[in-house]
Parts: sequence; structure tokens; C-alpha cells
Amino acid sequence: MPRKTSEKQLSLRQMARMRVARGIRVAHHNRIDQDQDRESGISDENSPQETGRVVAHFGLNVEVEDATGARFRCAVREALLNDPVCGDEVIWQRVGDSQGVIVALRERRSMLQRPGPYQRLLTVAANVDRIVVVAAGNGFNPGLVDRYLVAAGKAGIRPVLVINKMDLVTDPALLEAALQPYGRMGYGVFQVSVLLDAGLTTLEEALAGLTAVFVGESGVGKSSLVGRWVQDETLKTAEVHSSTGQGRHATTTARLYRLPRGGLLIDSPGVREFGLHGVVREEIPGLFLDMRPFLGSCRFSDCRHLREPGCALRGAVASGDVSEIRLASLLRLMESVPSKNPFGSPGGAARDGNDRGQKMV
Ligand SMILES: Nc1nc2c(ncn2[C@@H]2O[C@H](COP(=O)(O)OP(=O)(O)OP(=O)(O)O)[C@@H](O)[C@H]2O)c(=O)[nH]1
Ligand SMILES: [Mg+2]
Ligand SMILES: [Zn+2]
Repeated sequence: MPRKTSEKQLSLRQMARMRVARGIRVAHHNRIDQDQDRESGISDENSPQETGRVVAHFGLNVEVEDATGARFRCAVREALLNDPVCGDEVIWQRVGDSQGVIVALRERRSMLQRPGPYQRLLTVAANVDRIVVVAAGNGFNPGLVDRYLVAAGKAGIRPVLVINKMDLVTDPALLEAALQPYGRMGYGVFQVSVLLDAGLTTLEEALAGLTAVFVGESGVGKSSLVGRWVQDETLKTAEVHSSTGQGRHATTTARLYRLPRGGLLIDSPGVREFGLHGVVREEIPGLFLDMRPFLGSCRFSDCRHLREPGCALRGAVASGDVSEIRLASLLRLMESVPSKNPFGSPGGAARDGNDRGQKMV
């Protein structure tokens, strides 16, 4: 899809230009901000700088937790290059009793990002150790899960898979077949039911002492899961009023909660789809761990694993080493992201000069 790719490239260039423009504006504002702050008394230069952690972000305000667990609503200096997000460690100064201003962002050790509206890149959470990909066991569809696994691999953050609503599963054998590849790849797979309070202790133990972000489709039970361990009035689950169908309390903004026995959980709003950022088609197979052993063994170096003769991935499916569901998912995912070689022929040049593979599609 060369057209789609050139649009993507343009948008990246536009984004780069916007960043440069923003940088200049930011440098300018920095001075103004500090002058204005001084005049308005917003940040008392005598109040000591403290470290804290971002626990929520709404509009222009950010909620910061200090070392004692007290929470402060903070303004953000426009001079910060990145928007603070849940999990960020910040330097801030107190203003009055319950407010503050964030003056600097600590370097992030990891972050999960996705493309947002208006071609902006959104950071979902920072400084996380685990991405908890939540899916519902009933009607399990690997598409979104596999996207998250690719994003986690790209971000260098270990993912775990939580299959919730096991109480609603009608065909356990079918689900088991779909889940088996993930266990074989070494991912932690937790089959749970919040409703029946089943499987939750093992999951809690796996997350103890870590910072974990809960992601997945809307309604799969992310907030319900977090709510089993954390009592907090801000934790909203998508209960639907049976009579009116109204009053759905879906999560609208990411929030960080503290596990009573140590560890941090970030609940995030559900998504319909999860776009991959900065991932090109050619690197996707390498991020599918079960495909790795077979990569580079296809007869054609530019094999698209469709119907080309001598395809090692199709061979692995035929011999039962790789699940057919996974290969189908890989091909769908590869289709959905741009190629690194957008202006070449769709398949590039075959290694031995034989281009039959391309014509077969
Ligand atoms: N049957 C069943 N229902 C569940 C289970 N866990 C959660 N639910 C229900 O699923 C619905 C959605 O739960 P939420 O926790 O709000 O889902 P979410 O993933 O946080 O949704 P978003 O905030 O929109 O992303 C609610 O009505 C829950 O009561 C479960 O294990 N079994
Ligand atoms: Mg929620
Ligand atoms: Zn192949």
C-alpha cells in the first residue's frame, strides 16, 4: 500500500516540524512562564523541590503522589518537553496545602505509546515493568492481543496475558487451543474470573512489587480486576443500568493505584483498536516469538508468507510447530502497517531473480 505509506511518511515529517516549532515556542514560554510564575506567586521559589509520581492526568492538571502517599493537584510548566503521564517520576514544588507545580520530568525507564488522534503520539504509561493485556475468554480474538504483544516487544516491556470472564466461556477446548501458543512462547497466561473470584491470587503474586499497566478492549474487566485489590472511589467499572442501558462508567483516563501488598497498578481506558507506532512490516515476524526460529529460512528473502513456494513459516504450520491462528494473525498485522520499502515493488526483488512469488498474489 504505497499510498498509505507516503501519507504516513508525510505525517512523520509534519510531526517532526511540529516538534521543532513546539521546541522554539517552549523555549520562549519557558522564560515567560517563570516571569509570570514569579509575578503570580504560582511557584514559591523557596518551597523545596520534591520527587513524586504522576497518578493521574486530566486536562491541564496532573495529580502527583509524594513519598508519603499524599496527593497534590499540580500544574505543569509548559517548558517540559514531554507531557507527564501515569507512572512518571517528577520533580515538583508545593503551592499551598494541596497544590503544586511540576518543574521537571525524570528520565523514563520504559513507556508504552500508541498513535492518538490528529496524528499525535500518546504515551499511555511510563516506567512500567509489565503490560497486562486483558481479554475476555468468551469470544477471544487474538488480533488485539497480538498487537499489544508486538508493542510490548518493541518497547522492551514484558507482557502478561490475562483472560478474564472465564465464567462465560462455553467452549474451553477452543479457547485452550487459541491460548496454547502464548504459553509455549513463555508468556504468563492467567485465566481468571473476577465474578467468581477465581485465579486472582496467582495474578496478584505475579504482579507484586512491580508497576503494571492494564490494557485491552473496553469492557473486558480491567477496572474490575484492579478493583479486586484496590478500594478507591475513582475506580469506575462499566456497570450498565439494566433498565435504561445508561450509566456506563467506562474508564476515561489512566490512573495509578497502589497494591496493598506493594506494587503499582495503572488502569487505562479501553481501546477499540491499538495502532502500532514506528513498527514496519518487515520487523513484525521477529516480534512474533514463535516465528523466530523459522525466519530467514524461506526460499525467497522477501517472502511474504502467503503462497510463495518454500515458505518456512507455512512449513512450520504444516508440521505443527506453529499454530495456524498465529500465522493468520501475523499476516493480518503485517498488512496493517507500512513497509520500510514503500516505493519498491510490493514484494521487492526475489533472492534468485525469480519473481513468481509476487505474481501469485
Ligand atoms: N461475567 C463476568 N463479568 C465481568 C467479569 N469481570 C468484569 N465483568 C463485567 O464486565 C463489565 C465491564 O467491566 P470493566 O471492569 O468496567 O471493564 P473495563 O475493561 O475496565 O472497561 P473500560 O473501562 O471501558 O476499558 C462490568 O459490567 C463488569 O461487572 C467476570 O469475570 N465475569
Ligand atoms: Mg475500566
Ligand atoms: Zn515465508
